[in-house]
Amino acid sequence: MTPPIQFPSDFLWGCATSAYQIEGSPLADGAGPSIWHRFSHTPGRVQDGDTADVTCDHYRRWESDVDLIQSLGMNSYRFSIAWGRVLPEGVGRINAAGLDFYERLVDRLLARGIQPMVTLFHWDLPAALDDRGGWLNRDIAQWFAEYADIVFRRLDDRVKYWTTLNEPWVVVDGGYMHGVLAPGHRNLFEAPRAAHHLMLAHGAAVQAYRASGRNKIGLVVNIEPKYPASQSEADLAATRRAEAYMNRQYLEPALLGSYPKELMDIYGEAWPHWPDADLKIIRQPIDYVGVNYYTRAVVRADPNAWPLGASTVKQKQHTHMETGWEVFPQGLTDTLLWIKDNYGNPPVYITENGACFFDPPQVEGPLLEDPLRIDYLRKHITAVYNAMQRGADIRGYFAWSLFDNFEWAFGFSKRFGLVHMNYETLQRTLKASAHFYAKVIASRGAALTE
Ligand code: PNW
Repeated sequence: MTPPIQFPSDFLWGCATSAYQIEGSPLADGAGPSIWHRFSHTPGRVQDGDTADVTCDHYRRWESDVDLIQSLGMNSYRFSIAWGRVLPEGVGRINAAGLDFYERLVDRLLARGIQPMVTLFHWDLPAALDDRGGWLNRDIAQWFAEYADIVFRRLDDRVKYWTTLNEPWVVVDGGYMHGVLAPGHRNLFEAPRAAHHLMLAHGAAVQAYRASGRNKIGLVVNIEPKYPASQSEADLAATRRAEAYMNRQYLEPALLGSYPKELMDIYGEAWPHWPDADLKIIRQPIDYVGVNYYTRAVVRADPNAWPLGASTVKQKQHTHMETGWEVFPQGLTDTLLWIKDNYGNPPVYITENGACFFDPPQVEGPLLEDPLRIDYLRKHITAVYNAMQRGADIRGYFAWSLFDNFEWAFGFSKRFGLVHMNYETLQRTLKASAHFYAKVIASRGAALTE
């Protein structure tokens, strides 16, 4: 008989959100607009014309939302700060009301026994900085470090876990390569520059943190493990390119101080030669790696797929989410062991993991029964445990997401929440998965096998 699952008593159990996706009131109390505010207000960019002007109204309901998190037994909560609430123009003038909001939030979380994990950048770049080139302007490393330093000095006496960037790959691939996310550019020459400047900003913020901070700071990356569709030379090479592009382009400079050589094959003449001095700035010792995991990809060579020459082969035998993402829990174990074996077994937090499904229709009322989400959580949290049993240093798990919320270019059409959001009444209602996750937390994982 296998012994019952039992996670360590100091394991962090929480859920994750981001500012633009849940707060609403994006211009309240002196905040400057973000590129996501602009993007969502540009016709044709977001599905159904949705914007996050109201979304979950968390900016006004934060107190009861913290109580809700506590009621689920979570001991941590991952959220992001909207840069433009703190600095309306992105640099220079501080907007006191913006910082005050996050200070009140942190204080209430701590009063409820919930550790905040604070992300400094979850995609909502101040529009004023985009007007100066945004991530294409090398000065942004300094702008970001200055913003980060202001927040550190105000909150590091209370916040133990900091994150510089959330998923630089998504920012670049969606925002500068394919144009589906803000700021909506589609340009092979811009993408590597934006990527490099994101990493310089990460390094500069970590440097600033070492001067004033006392706790822990890390980087959050999305990892989607790549498996070859066949053993043909073409498919194996395509798989290596896909893995370098999505999984190693950001981890390797941050942790090893170099870029994967495959990037030169992908970008060709669009790949600049970056000076070694830059890679020294990027490779700052960090205290943990945050991993966002949703799915895997089975990869085949595809000359028509720009710019990678690789595409994903759908695995029809498996369940898929509404986003088309395959449900593949083993990929999470594989990802965590891959990090352990290739990057020196750093402390890791699963900073996002979750699913959106069409939950079974009910005659009336919100969709509260979500067995597919429960199944997803059960199998993925077990996958985390399996990696820990094999030596991976995993310190915590954050479900994406607390609420159904503004799912970027999908608008409100995709629901990832443990808690159902009624966008008319703004009523929050626990789904069955929220009750399930609370039981997993209370039993330190034992409820996974019930
Ligand atoms: C993450 N991909 O985005 C984000 O951090 C969240 O804000 C978002 O709501 C969540 O996942 C669900 O989509 C991702 O294509 C977007 O691999 C795309 C990918 C990965 C993560």
